[in-house]
Amino acid sequence: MYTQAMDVMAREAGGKPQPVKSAETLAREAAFEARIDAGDFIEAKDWMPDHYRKTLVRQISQHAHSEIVGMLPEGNWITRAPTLKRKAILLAKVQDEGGHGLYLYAAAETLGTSRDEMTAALLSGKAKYSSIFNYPALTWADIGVIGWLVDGAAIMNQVPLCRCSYAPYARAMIRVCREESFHQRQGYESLLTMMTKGTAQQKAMVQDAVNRWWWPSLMMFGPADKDSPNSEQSIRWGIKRVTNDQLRQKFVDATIPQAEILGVTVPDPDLKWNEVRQSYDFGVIDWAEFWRVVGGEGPCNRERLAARNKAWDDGAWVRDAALAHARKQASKQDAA
Ligand code: BYC
Repeated sequence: MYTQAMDVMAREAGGKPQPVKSAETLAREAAFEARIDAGDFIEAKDWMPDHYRKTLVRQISQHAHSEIVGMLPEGNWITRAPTLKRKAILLAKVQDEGGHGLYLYAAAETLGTSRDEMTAALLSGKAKYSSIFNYPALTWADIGVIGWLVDGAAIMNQVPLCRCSYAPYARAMIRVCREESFHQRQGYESLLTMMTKGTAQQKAMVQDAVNRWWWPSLMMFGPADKDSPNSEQSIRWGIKRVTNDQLRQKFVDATIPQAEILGVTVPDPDLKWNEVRQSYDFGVIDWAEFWRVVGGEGPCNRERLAARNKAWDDGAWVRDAALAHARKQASKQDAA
């Protein structure tokens, strides 16, 4: 007998029919799908299909890695911030990104994957992190543009994740989004200052940074829906609430009016307002570049991985000391 559940399994396994599942597993799967359809949130202790668990570990750990690697391009400018105020803001922002990484690793750990396993996957180059962090931050204007465009794109993508069907991820995202919102505003405010009070040279620096970060920011949303292998299932399970292309369009529509206020242009000759759709049409993304960067061949991929590996090696004594302290405390408690 060929059941509907077997169809699902066959799709998951690339078309090959799989062995029949037990009646108990089928009942659990049906109950799980019914909870998802009813808009229920799934907690760590609840039963879930393996593929749901794996998809979440993949997405949440990639997200955590992105936050941690994302500290590098901006961290590089902390010592060179132009004023004490800008330095304090940047320091707080980079610290926030570290915090986001920690909430997200903790959320992924609730699914049964250890932090050590996730870290090992990042350090070996096996795990993905956002393509955007493989581009260099060349000038101070890049710091403003990262806040405005990169954090802006991140918020667009992450606000719907506050309603992700997996509750521990959704809860982490609520806090992350509050902080990202401050990050976006500080970036925009810093650019506005340069564009309204800056010299011609500073204004040109902002425009140059926008020219370099615009297309990579649009790539952050992932491949076009038609080329996104994970989207359909993730949307069906309420892991992703909005598709890659829909989010990208929302980002362009929200950002172009902000660019006009700033007095900068985006490097897209095909950008134009579409009266019928009440939305912007924009040019074709260079997907070959996107896949090159995702595949490890971006301008800074090697540098980023080397920096994370060095940080891990340099931090070995801290981890050893913390472990020795914890062991000592535990043996004291045992003796008492
Ligand atoms: N970069 O089927 P798809 C931040 C991969 S951090 C690299 O559409 P999915 C911030 C994708 O993983 C920003 N890889 O996948 C931090 C998949 O490969 P695998 C990070 C990408 O998961 C510091 C393949 O391409 N935000 O905000 O349904 C400072 C096919 O894609 C990218 C998050 O991680 C990419 N851009 O959708 C400032 C948000 N795009 O895994 C800011 C959470 C796709 O099958 N993540 N790939 O080997 C998501 O929302 C989704 O995972 C994505 C991709 C929309 C990114």
